[in-house]
Amino acid sequence: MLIFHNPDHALHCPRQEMYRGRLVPCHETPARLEHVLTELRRRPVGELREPGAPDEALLRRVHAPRYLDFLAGAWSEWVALDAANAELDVLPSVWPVRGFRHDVEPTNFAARLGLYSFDAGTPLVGGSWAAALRGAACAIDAARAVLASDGPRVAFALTRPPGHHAGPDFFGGYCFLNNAALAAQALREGGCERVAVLDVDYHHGNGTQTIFYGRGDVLTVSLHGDPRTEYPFFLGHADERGEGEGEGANLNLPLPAGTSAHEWRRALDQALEALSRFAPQALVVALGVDTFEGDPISKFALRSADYLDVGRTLAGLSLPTVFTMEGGYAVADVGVNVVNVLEGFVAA
Ligand code: SP5
Ligand code: ZN
Repeated sequence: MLIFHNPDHALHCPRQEMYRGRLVPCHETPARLEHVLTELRRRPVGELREPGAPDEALLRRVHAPRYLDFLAGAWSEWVALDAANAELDVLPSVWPVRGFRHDVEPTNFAARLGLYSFDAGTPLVGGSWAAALRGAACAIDAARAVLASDGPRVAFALTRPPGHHAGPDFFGGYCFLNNAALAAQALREGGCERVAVLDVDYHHGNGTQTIFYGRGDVLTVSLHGDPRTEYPFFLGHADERGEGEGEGANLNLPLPAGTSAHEWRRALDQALEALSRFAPQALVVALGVDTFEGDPISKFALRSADYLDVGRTLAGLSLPTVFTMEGGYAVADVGVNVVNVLEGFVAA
């Protein structure tokens, strides 16, 4: 296995997210990724590599160019408003909901920030864009590695910020660029006619679903906390099946808070049946380990040993596979849980 790790991930080190009327310390921290690296040194399941330059043209085929341009310039705009802003995280606070216009881009910075986001839990800091870009390069390089004739059949994009909540033109859920979607698009352009994205993060992969909703060439499947009670709340229901060409190419398996490893595993089997019917030529796994029983913001009950079985099961599909690093906030356990999935996969 090749592991493309993001050497710039710690440039994204936001301080505070808005939660229930208060600014609280961010859950999505650089330490999460460092724990994975530490565990990989203890259990070397693959070879670590740094990514090359990001393919910006590919980025523009997955995300709207005006969104990318906004993100690239957001920090300088913020600091240009007031030099004192350099000490503050950027957080949106106003959004164009139903009835507002999305076609006219305001000139006001706070308004544009709201136009391109969906929550106040995703702070942007001076290094966020550089970190996200290099992370996207990890995902794209991982996809290209599994397609190379002499390459491995599996690669891991070990990066933060995560990606699966980021849509064509919006950030949120700690995500800016959709790494899983970028990997899937790179696999498509590398010659795979059908690609599947399986999202096992606790939260619905709303960004990935939205990016591919009208496409029949990329199957999106997500197992997650029921959006009636769980973030991101406004997408991820079972009746969302895709539209137009994409009709039937989206599957959501929402599960109640408190779901045990056994029940979660039954849902995974359902996901795998849908995958088999679609017969993809490559697989992207959006790997969040916030399904862990000790996760501070999630409510499933997987134990560390369960992740070995997840890895073994995914290897059973015998597909070129790219993992992207998504959520998981029981920081000290993230390394063991992620590396368990990878070890289960390579040992299978
Ligand atoms: C990639 C990913 O897993 N993103 C998740 C974003 C979740 N954002 C909402 C967090 C709500 C924090 N709730 C704190 C509850 C403390 N009891
Ligand atoms: Zn998550």
